[in-house]
Amino acid sequence: AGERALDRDCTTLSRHVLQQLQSFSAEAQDLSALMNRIALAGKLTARRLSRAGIMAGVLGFAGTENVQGEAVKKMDIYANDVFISVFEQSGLVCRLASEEMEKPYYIPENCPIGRYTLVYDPIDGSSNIDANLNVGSIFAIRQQQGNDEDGSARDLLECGRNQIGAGYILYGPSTVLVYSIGTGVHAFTLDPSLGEFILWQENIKVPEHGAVYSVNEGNFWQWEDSIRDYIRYVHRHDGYTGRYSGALVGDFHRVLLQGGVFLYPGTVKKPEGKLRLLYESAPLAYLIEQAGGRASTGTQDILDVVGSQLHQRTPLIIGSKEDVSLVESFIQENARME
Ligand code: P6P
Repeated sequence: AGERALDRDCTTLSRHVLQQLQSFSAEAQDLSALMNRIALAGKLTARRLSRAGIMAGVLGFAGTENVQGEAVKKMDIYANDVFISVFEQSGLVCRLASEEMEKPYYIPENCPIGRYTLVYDPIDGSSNIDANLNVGSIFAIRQQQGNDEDGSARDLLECGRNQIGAGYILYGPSTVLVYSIGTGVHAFTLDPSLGEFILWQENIKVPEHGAVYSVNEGNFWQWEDSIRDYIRYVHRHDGYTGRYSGALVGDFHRVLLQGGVFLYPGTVKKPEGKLRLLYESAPLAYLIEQAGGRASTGTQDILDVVGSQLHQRTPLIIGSKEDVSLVESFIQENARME
C-alpha cells in the first residue's frame, strides 16, 4: 500500500498522459507536452484568481491600474492571453480558437507534427469572480484538417466526435484539472506547494442516475412547455434537489461526480440557447460520454452537431444517462402532441 500511495503521489499529469497512450511516440510526447502546457495556463490563471480581490480593486485599486502600477486586465482577457502565451514557441499547437476571440489565433510557425488546434473558453462564468465563487476554463484538442488557407477555421465546425481530447480546469476551493484523450476521464488536483497537478481520480464514471438537477429556474417562463413539464415533474417527485452556481464548469463537475443533469435549454426567444457549441458544450459532451453519460441538444447528441459558425450556441442537456433521457422524453412527448 505504501508503494501504491507513493506511486499515486508521483503520478503527474504529463506522466499520466503517456501512460494512457501507452506509447512514447513523437505524437504521444506532443500530446503529453500539450497537456502540460494547458496545466501551466491553469496554474497561472489560478494564481491570478487567488489574488483577484487584491489586484482587481477591493484594496488599493485606482482606475485601470493596481497598486503595482500594472494595468489590470479583465480576467477573461488575461486568461485568454495566458493560453496563447504558453503555446507560443512551443511547437505544439498551430492554431488557437477561443470564445474571447472573433477569429482564431495562428501560431506563426510551420505546423508541427500533430497540427493540433486548441479550442478553449479561458474563463467561463467570470461574473462569479467578483463574488469569489468558482469559475472554470474549458478546452478541447482538435487536429487541423486541411490548410485553412482563408483563415476561417471551417474545419473546426466538424462535429464534436472529431475532438481528440477535452477537459476543464475548475478554480474552486482547490484547483482541479479534468481531462480525457479517449481513454476515460481523469482528475488531478493542483498541489500549490509542488506546482504540480497530482492524480486524484482515474476513470471517473458518472452514476446512471443522480438527485441533482441544475438549471436556472429564473428562466421558467422563457422555456418551451416541455421543459416546464420536466421541472414540474422533478418538483412533484421526491429524490430531486436543485443545485445551480451560475458557472457551467462547477455545475458540470458536480453532475460528473454525483450524477444528475445540468440543462441550459433554449427559450422561445432564443431557441439556440446561451452556451457555445465549440467552446463549452462539445468539450463537456466529449467528457460525459467518456464517463458513461450523455449530452443532448434535446433532440440530437451534442457530439453529432455540425456547426455552422464558430461561436454558435446550442441548448445543452448533459449528465447521467437516465436523467438526460428523462428530459428528452418530455421534449419528445411535447413534439408528439404538437
Ligand atoms: P445564466 C456563464 O455566463 C455561463 O456562460 C455559464 O458558465 C453558466 O452556466 C451560464 O452562463 C449561466 O447563465 O443565464 O443562468 O446566468
